[in-house]
Amino acid sequence: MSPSRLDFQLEAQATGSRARAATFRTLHSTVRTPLFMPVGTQATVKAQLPETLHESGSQILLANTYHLLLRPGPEVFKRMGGIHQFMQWPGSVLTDSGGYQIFSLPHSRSMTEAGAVFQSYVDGQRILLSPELSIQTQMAIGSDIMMVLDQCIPSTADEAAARAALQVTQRWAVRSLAAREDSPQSMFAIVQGALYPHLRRESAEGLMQLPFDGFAIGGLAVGEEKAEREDTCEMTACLLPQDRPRYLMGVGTPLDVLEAVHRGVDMFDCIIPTQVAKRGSLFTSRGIVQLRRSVYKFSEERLDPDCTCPVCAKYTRAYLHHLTKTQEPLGWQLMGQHNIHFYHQLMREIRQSILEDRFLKLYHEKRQILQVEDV
Ligand code: PRF
Ligand code: ZN
Repeated sequence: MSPSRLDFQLEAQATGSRARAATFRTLHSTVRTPLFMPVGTQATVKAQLPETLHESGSQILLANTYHLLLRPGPEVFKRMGGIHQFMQWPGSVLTDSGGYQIFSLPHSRSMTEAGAVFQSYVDGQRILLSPELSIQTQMAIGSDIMMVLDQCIPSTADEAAARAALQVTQRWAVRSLAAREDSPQSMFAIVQGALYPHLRRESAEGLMQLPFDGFAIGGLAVGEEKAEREDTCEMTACLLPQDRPRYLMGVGTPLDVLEAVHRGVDMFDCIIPTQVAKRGSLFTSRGIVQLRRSVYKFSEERLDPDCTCPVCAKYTRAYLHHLTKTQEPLGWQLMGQHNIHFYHQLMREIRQSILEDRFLKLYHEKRQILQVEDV
């Protein structure tokens, strides 16, 4: 295989599990896996200061090419010296290609061999997002890791549709590599193939022929059962090279992340921690706390006595309950901060257990705690 731009170093492989710990080096930082990437679609993680994210252990933020292409547009990033400078974020940035965001649009979109056509929500203009335009935009944004434009379809799609989507994704991957020219930014490919093992294999094997710096598992968490997702994740991760990062896109709850680490995945992103914080759902070491419940109105307790985040050090459940009931922005900020901290704390514990080769024990313990409720 070609040398990786990321200098991926596998540090430990768990016994009795496919979980692994690694480091790699982006243009901006050295990161430790397994890791969780908070979602900063609009070059901001909702209501979170970059320094707060950094302090809670965020290593890479995920930004979206689709949104940033429309507004503020690539020229702004070029003039402002790239996204890191623009948003004052010292860590690394991964940009998603836009394919999935367009797939998620309710109407006025279509996919052709040339790319994805959609209507701008900013000014109504029709835009063709080609693989080349996606990569050129990601180069202007200046992310550390660029994703290729892919065709994500519902995981319940029939075999012919799933095959067509993975084959277009393969051709777009070739075009994306050509569009990169001599950019030092890394690029990941995205495996598709819905829930068909032979199509996942075809997709992975095709993409692995090409000099990508890492590989993502796409097309999951889009309508399938949990067991189907886990089986597909496991079989796909097994096909991917040992010496490249593996990234499961858009997944998931803390339990989903734990399950996927066990199956050999290194990287994750998800809006859940910030999204559920907005409605007062908080992850704690004892399960989920719904802060809107009136039982917390007079609660002098800390949110989570085992959490080391600044929110848990300072504030009572009563105050957080009040902020969530009144929909105050400070509530979104504080509760988002805690939830992001919770994910990073979980990833740190997982990583430490892999390095000390006691992941399997931790996996069974954490499963018991995380399984109890749903968000
Ligand atoms: N492709 C891209 N981004 C994504 C996905 C995908 O399949 C998913 C699937 N859950 C989340 N984000 N490009
Ligand atoms: Zn906390």
